[in-house]
Amino acid sequence: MTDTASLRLDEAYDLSVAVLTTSGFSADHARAIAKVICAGQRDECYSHGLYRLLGCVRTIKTGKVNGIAVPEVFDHAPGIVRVDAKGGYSLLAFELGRGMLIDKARKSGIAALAINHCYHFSALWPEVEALADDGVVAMAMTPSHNWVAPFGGSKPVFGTNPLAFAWPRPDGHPFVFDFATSTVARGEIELHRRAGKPIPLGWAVDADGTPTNDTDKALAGAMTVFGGHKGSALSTMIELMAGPLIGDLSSIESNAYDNGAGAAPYHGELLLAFDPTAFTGADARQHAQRAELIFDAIIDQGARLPSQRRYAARARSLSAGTVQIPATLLAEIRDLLKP
Ligand code: NDP
Ligand code: PYC
Repeated sequence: MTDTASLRLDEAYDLSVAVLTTSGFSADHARAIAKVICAGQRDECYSHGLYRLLGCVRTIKTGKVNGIAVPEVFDHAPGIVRVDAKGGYSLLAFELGRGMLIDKARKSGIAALAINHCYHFSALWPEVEALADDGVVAMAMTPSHNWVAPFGGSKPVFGTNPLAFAWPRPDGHPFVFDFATSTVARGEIELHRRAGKPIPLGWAVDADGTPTNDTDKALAGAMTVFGGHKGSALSTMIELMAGPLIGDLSSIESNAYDNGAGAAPYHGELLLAFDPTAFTGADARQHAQRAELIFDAIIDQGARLPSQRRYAARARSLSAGTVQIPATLLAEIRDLLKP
């Protein structure tokens, strides 16, 4: 059993900023990254919480990511915002492009934000949730490194390619889902490896294509797609839409660009925003109420909505004012502050 430490929310944030700035990230990048990984820890999304500090520091040490990049925002077309992340992490680029995306969605009904030339490690729900808080329906997708085999194959082609969606609700948190199109996120396998636990059969195959529960063999082999041929097709769509469509790298190309350095994936991200009032005008409220009937029909039979667990975890963390973290991970993170 791993010992768990408790950190106050502000301590977790301050520690994250300190680790990131010590390792060479600008204050703006450190703040943008710390905000999202602390939100992950708060919402008990551990594969993309404070654990990711290790990867951020490892990535900057490879000399690949630009820790002080200043992203540039372009008004590319009536419905398209482009942000050139200039080799920095994606999160500051998202922050800087978000306002123009919302303005364009309000003007045109639909708008896209293409983030180019970014390193990427983060969960997508903080972004689509933030957009839904501004009143738009939102989607986000991104490739990663090619770690995942297509359905029917055993050689890695796709990234773990997350797809996220958010729908604003009249009362309370938006409806949000956010999942890898692999059976699980790679971070989940990494956390099993850290904990010395085998993974369930079905998550990955070894280098010979045989299903494995060994984390090292899984990470060296290929992960599986979720949902058979359907997940495989969705993952392909993400490669295309957040790759060639926006003029950026596929997961195969991202891994080739890494060239064994072990840095975070380097590619693009596509976000879409839809303004409900542009579709249905004054009736948008009434249609939003009809959407609630769908959510009720799910919950009323004892099923749960995606993000229901996450929002409950958030409420617990906020009420306690703390996040939980394995003591060994906390020690490793604190070690990153040592010269
Ligand atoms: P999961 O398989 O745990 O799926 C997560 C989603 O499914 C959440 O919205 C979750 O809601 C919902 N969910 C889980 N169980 C249920 C259930 N029983 N009923 C209804 N909904 C459910 O996560 P993954 O391992 O696929 O992905 C985890 C994270 O990894 C994501 O945030 C993703 O963005 C991130 N990621 C990032 C990548 C990148 O390149 N940047 C690559 C791959 C993944 P809840 O949270 O409430 O449980
Ligand atoms: O957990 O699959 C993952 C992942 C890839 C990039 C960032 N997270």
